[in-house]
Amino acid sequence: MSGAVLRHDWRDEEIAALYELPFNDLLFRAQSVHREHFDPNRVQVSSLLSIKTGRCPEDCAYCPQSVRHEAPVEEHPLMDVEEVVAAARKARDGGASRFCMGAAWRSPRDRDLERVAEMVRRVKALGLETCLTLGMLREDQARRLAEAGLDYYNHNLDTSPEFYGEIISTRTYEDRLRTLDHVRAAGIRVCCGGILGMGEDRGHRVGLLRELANQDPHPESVPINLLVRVEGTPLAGAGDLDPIEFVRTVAVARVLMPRSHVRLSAGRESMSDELQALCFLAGANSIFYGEKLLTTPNADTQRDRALFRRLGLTAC
Ligand code: SAM
Ligand code: DTB
Ligand code: SF4
Repeated sequence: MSGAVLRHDWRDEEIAALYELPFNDLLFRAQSVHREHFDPNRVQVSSLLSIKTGRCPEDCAYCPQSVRHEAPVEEHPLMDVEEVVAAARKARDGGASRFCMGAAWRSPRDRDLERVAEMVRRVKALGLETCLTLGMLREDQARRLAEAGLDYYNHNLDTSPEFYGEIISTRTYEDRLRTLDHVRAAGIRVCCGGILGMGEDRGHRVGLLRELANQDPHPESVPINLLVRVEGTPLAGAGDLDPIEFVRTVAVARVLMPRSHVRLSAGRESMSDELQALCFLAGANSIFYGEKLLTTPNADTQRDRALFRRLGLTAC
C-alpha cells in the first residue's frame, strides 16, 4: 500500500493487525512510509513553558497540576507577557523552532485569553511558531487565538473512549472532540495525541490510534507521551510499559498518519538513547527540547545534543 493514501476509516482489526506484525516488518513498513513524506534525518524541536501552573479543577489521574491530587508543583498564576517572551527567546536561541505554552485550566477565561493572545503575537514576532494548550475552547475563543496568529493548538484525547472514564471524570471525550472541532474551524493546526503506560491494554491503545487516525484531516502533530509517574497522583504506581510496545505504537501511528509529525513527547527522560533511536526509526520526528516539560524534568539538553550527533539527526 502506498503511504500516499490518507485514510480516515481505520477499523480496530486492521490497526491490531499492524501491531501484531513481526517487529522488523512493522518497523520497515513505518520507516518506508516515513521516507515517502519526510526527510528521515530531520526532527522538529519544540520547547514548552507552563504559563499558569497548578490548581487545575480537573481530575486527570496522571496530572500533577490537578487541585485534587497531592503532587508538589510550584504553583503560579498566569505569567507576565515579558517573562514569557524572555523564555521564548532563550528557547529560540537554544534551537527550538516552536514554542508551546501550557496552562493548567479547564478552559480559559476571556480576560486571560487577551493576555495569552498578546503572548502569541510577541512570540511569533521572534520568528518562532506558536502552540498553546489551555484546555477546552469555545468557537469564538479559538477564533480570537487564530486572529492573534496562533499556529497550533494542543488538546489531547489522552486514551481510547473505552478507557477514558478510568482516567478523567470532569470532562468527556465528546468535550474534547468539540474543542478540536472549534480549533480546526478557526483554521488553527491541530496537535492531538495521548499518553501510554496508564494501565491501558493494547486494545485501548488501538482505540486511541483509531480515534486519532479517523479524524479528517489527521492532526498535523501527534504527541505520544509516556506517562511521567508523579508521586501524589493516582497513577504514581502505574506499572511499567514494555518499551517495545511503546515503539510499536509510534510505528503504527506513523503508518496510520503518514503526513503527521509524530512527537516523542513526555517520558524521554526515563528512556535510553537506544529506545529513543528505535522511536526515530519507527517514524517519530519531533521532540520537546529543554530542561523542563511543564512541571516535570525533560531529558537533559546536553544529552539530547549528543544523541542527535550520534544518530546524525538535524534539529529543525
Ligand atoms: N490543561 C490543559 C489540558 O489538559 O488540555 C493543558 C495542559 S495539560 C498538562 C497537557 C497534556 O499534558 C495533557 O493532555 C496530557 O496529555 C499531558 N500530561 C499531563 N501530565 C502528564 C504526565 N504526568 N505524563 C505524561 N503526559 C502528561
Ligand atoms: C503533550 O502532549 N505533552 C506535553 C504537551 N503536550 C503540553 C506536556 C507533558 C506534560 C508532562 C507532565 C508535566 O511536566 O507536568
Ligand atoms: Fe488540568 Fe490539564 Fe492537568 Fe487535566 S491535564 S488536571 S486539565 S492541567
